Amino acid sequence: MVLKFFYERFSKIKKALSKTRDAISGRIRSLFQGPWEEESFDQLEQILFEADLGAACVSELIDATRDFLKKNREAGLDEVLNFLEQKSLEMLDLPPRVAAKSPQEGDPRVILIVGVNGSGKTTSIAKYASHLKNEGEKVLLAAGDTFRAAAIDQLTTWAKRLDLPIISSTPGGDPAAVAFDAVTAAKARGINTLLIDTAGRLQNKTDLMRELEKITRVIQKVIPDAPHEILLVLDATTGQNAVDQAEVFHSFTPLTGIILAKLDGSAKGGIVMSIYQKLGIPVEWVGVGEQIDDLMPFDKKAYMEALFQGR
Ligand SMILES: Nc1nc2c(ncn2[C@@H]2O[C@H](COP(=O)(O)OP(=O)(O)OP(=O)(O)O)[C@@H](O)[C@H]2O)c(=O)[nH]1
Ligand SMILES: [Mg+2]
Repeated sequence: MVLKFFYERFSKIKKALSKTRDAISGRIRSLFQGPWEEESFDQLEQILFEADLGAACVSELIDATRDFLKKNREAGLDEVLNFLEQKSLEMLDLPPRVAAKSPQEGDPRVILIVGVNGSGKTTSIAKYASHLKNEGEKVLLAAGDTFRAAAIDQLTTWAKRLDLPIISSTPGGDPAAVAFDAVTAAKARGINTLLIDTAGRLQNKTDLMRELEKITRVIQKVIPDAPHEILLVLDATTGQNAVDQAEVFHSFTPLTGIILAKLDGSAKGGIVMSIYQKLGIPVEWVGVGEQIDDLMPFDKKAYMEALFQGR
């Protein structure tokens, strides 16, 4: 049973990563049939770059591969891929810069979900809520994206489908007031986890960031150490642009982690490394499809194995 669960999880990640895998190990395999030469490094660099690993990660991997091949002159392609996998894993082996907090005894865990419009916030909240409910948690949703009426409707529909309570306001209402009501209700109702949706688009970036700061301030009137987590939802198909988004959000709201949505449609799975290397923000969850159970905890070992080993 447990084995079946892990197998299914692994094969889902493998499937979601098939485009990125084709872009990395697939291309490496097809390019390097013969002995490793100087120009092989240029080609490897190009491949890693195009899979969006980011300049810093790519140059670290290339330098390490050079050293590895100097010491292991007889190494074949499988050994090189294996080395790249191990080295990539090592590069992800750092503590996050901003740690998630544990709620005080009796308090709900408050999670703020942020991200630009269309990145996958509302869908990811529904998937995450469903996962937590299945684990036996009492979950509350808050429709903090009051900017668009459709956003409130979308989360309300999910709440009904998942049979979960939701706090919302009329369109155009104050998102901070929704957050305040939701945190108050979560505390009073003995909720385990409160997930707060937020707007992705306002008039401009400054307005959006001010709104997120205000939401945080208001939440802290009820629970001083909340939000315990701030998760940024990124669209994996946007590649390096996602790294820039993370940087902007992180400068205003300290992000504890990332939900990488739409990995199934992306050949740019390398941004996981890029974001970690540049900003120290770990990817915690990955979205691998549009179904409710298409959210998986990010398992870096399975991820790297799928990238460098799977065929
Ligand atoms: N294939 C795939 N599609 C996804 C995934 N996550 C979200 N989507 C789709 O992406 C689209 C946008 O998702 P939303 O959850 O509405 O995004 P949002 O960030 O809430 O958007 P706004 O409310 O407009 O800011 C929807 O069509 C989702 O079905 C995923 O992991 N895989
Ligand atoms: Mg939304």
